[in-house]
Amino acid sequence: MTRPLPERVVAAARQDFEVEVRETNAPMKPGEMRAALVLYDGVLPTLGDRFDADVFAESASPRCKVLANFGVGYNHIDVAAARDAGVAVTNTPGAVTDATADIALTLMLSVARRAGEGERLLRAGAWEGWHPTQMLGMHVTGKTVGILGMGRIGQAIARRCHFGFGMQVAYHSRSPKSLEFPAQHAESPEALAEAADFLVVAVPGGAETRHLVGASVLKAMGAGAFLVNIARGDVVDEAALVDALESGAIAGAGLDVYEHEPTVPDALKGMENAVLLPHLGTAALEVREAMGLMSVDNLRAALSGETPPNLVN
Ligand code: 8YV
Repeated sequence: MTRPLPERVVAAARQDFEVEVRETNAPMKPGEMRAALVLYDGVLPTLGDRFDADVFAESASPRCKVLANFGVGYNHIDVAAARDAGVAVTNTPGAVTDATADIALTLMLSVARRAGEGERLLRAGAWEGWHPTQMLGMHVTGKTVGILGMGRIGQAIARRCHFGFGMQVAYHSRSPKSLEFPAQHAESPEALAEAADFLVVAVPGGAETRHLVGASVLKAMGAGAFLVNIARGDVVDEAALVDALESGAIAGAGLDVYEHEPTVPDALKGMENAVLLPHLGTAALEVREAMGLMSVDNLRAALSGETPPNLVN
C-alpha cells in the first residue's frame, strides 16, 4: 500500500496477504515504483504515483501482477505500458460517485452564493450586519447546468441538479446517453458552455481531455456563468481560467482539482470569486473505506487468477 489507508482497509488486506504500508503521504518516486514492481505481487497505488512507461521499461516481466489503484481516476498510470509488462490495472468506480457529486454541488452553491467570500468577510471582523443588498449572489434553483462528461459522476451531479434544484440539464459527451431525467445533448463543449449557467467538468483526466476547457470554452460561457471542476486539474487550461476570471469573462469558479497539485496559482488564491478546495472529492471515512475495500477485492481477484471486477487494461 503506497499510503497509510483507513484501518479497516489494511485489516481486510491482511486477511489474505502479507501487507506492507508505506508510511508517508508523499507520492512515490520513480525508484520506489520500480522497486515495488520487483518486490511485491500486487501494489495498491493512488493519485500522484506516476507509473509511467519508464517505470515499467526496466522490468520486462515484473513480480507485480496488479496495480489496484485506490481511486477511480487512473491517468497517473500508463495502462498500455502496464499491460505490455503483464500488469493488470484496476480502479474503484461506484465507490466515489456520490461523494464526488456532492462536492460538485458544494462548489456550485458556494461559488454562486458567495459562501467562501462571506466566511472570509465574517472571520475578518468586517461584517457590518444584514442589509437588503448585502453580498448578492446568483440564485441556483431553476438555472441551467451544463455537464461535460456524462459518466457515473456526471449523471449523479445531473440527478442532484434536476431533482434537488429544479435545474435544466444540458451535457456534452462523445455520444448521447439514455437517461432517466430530461437532459439536452450539446454538440460541442462550446455549445454546452453557451447554454449553461454552471459548466461542470466531469470527464476523466488524461491526454485526450487535457485542456478541453480552454479559452474558447471559457469565452462561450459568458460573464454570468460559473465553472466547476471536480475531475482532474489539467482538463482545464488553468492559465486561461485565470485570464477569464481576471477579465470578468466568466463570473466565478469552484475548483477541487488543479493542474499542478498541490500548487495553486497565487492569482486564484487572491480572487474572491474562486472557491478553492484541496481535492476533497471523496474525503469521508466511509467513502475512503469503500474505495479501499474495492481495491483489496481487485487485488484478491487478480492474485488468485480471476479477472478483477474493475479491470481497466
Ligand atoms: C480520490 C479521485 O480520492 O477517485 C478519484 O479519482 O479523484 C479522488 O476523489 C483520489 O484522487 C485518489 O484517487
